[in-house]
Amino acid sequence: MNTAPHEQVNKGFLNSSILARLPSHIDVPTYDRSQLKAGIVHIGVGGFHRSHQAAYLNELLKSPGSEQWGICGVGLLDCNRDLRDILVKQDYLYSLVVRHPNGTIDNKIIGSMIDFIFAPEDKQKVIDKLAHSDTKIVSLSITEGGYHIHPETGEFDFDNDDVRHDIQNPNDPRTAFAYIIAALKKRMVSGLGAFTVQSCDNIQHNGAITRKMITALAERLDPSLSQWIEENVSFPNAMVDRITPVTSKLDIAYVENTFQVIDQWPITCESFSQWVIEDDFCCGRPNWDLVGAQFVSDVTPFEKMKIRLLNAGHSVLGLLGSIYGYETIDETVSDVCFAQYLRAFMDLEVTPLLDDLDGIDLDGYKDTLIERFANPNIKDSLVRICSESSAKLPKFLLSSIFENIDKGRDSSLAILVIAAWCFYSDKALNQAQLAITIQDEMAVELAAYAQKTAEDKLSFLRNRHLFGNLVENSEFTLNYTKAIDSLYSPSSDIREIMNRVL
Ligand code: CS2
Repeated sequence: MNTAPHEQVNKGFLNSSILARLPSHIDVPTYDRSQLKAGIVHIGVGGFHRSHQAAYLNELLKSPGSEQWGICGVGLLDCNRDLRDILVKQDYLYSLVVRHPNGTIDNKIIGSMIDFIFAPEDKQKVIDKLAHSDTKIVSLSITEGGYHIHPETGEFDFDNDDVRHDIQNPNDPRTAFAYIIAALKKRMVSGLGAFTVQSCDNIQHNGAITRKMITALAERLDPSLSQWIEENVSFPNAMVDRITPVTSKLDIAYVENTFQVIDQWPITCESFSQWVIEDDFCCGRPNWDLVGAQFVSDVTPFEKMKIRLLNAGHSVLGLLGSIYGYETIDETVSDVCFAQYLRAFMDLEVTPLLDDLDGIDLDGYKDTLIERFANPNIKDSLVRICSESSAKLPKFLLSSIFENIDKGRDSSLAILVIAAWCFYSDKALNQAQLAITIQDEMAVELAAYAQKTAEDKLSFLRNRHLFGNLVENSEFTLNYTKAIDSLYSPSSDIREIMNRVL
């Protein structure tokens, strides 16, 4: 969410002094927040961080012994100013409304965040905080786009204005990685030692990728620092999961009525939560396993399962559902045609690519996914799901298509989704001719490629940055052209088209 959803005030605001007066059914922090130290600095305090990592810590802090694991949030983007203002006013407290599929609701106040720095106003403060001896972990939820991964090569993508700026001005950083590098340099020089960099983003091998990107940028800035990072910083891989829709006015009103307090930016999320982490922390870590997280030696199979089934499944429903005219995931998956399509995609085009998942019941996992998507109390908008598809689809969906091509397997169900993405980028209209809101950094470029489809059916695929050499694969283009023909035919009906591919 980019702007504060709620401005007006006529009741007490949430803050520390009001906690004792909240209704007794609200779960409030029982620990002494004044005793917490910020052992974790988290960059990217979106809804997901607040429903996931911060919520795990909130539970852990309820038992003594973890006081060094408070969180200091960092916002890098100009649009984080509102968030900073709200959090400061609320003493960094916020409400978390956990909605179960059966209608049960857990109402909580989360107290694990104890500070927040709005980076554009005080860059040095961020560097100093990261370089402070209390900081043991720097965690990230900066979305797929924040990693600067070149989609074709998988290497660090230096072709970006902010990255160019950071290389010229390492003490005036803009990107998360440049902040981290500046702070690690300070720690190396002062002899303090490294911190762990913990990615909480939906990227397969998120720790290894973070290491690769940070050391590549550091190498350009200072090769000896890059070497020190390689040797001293740990980058645990992790799989993170909790569906967290964008906060709506209804969510704010719910909190106001139920908590009897005004929270200007509460978070609502599903009841399911999963966090599987490789136990590789160079500077200590909280005992997250005491509150439901799982430490494993290799997270690879879990990550792949989640990204290729859940995240890709979201995109399948999101793009096809948007064209039909649906607005939320639960609404889309309640339509049996969409549910069947999703299940077929998961069973036929993803499951055969998944490694042996020791002890995991994959069928059960897929059943649970469909139940989670269908949770009628989570109104997860297709606009959110389809936002930044250009950063998501290469990791979520194209990765499976490429793997299926290599293995000589069919990808017809996924190919329709790519064609639907072209149609969606081209027209930005649903079947009822109503406008679809598209939020994507590459929206203009995507539209430019898609809008040439009438003259050149493969035009969308010619964006090699996204699709690599897919346009040269004749089997792929044959299916893709069929899908484009059906989508662009007058009076086309997305459900009929999906049924034909099924
Ligand atoms: C979603 C994710 O943005 C997306 O495309 O698939 O945000 C998803 O809700 C989370 O990864 C759930 O853990």
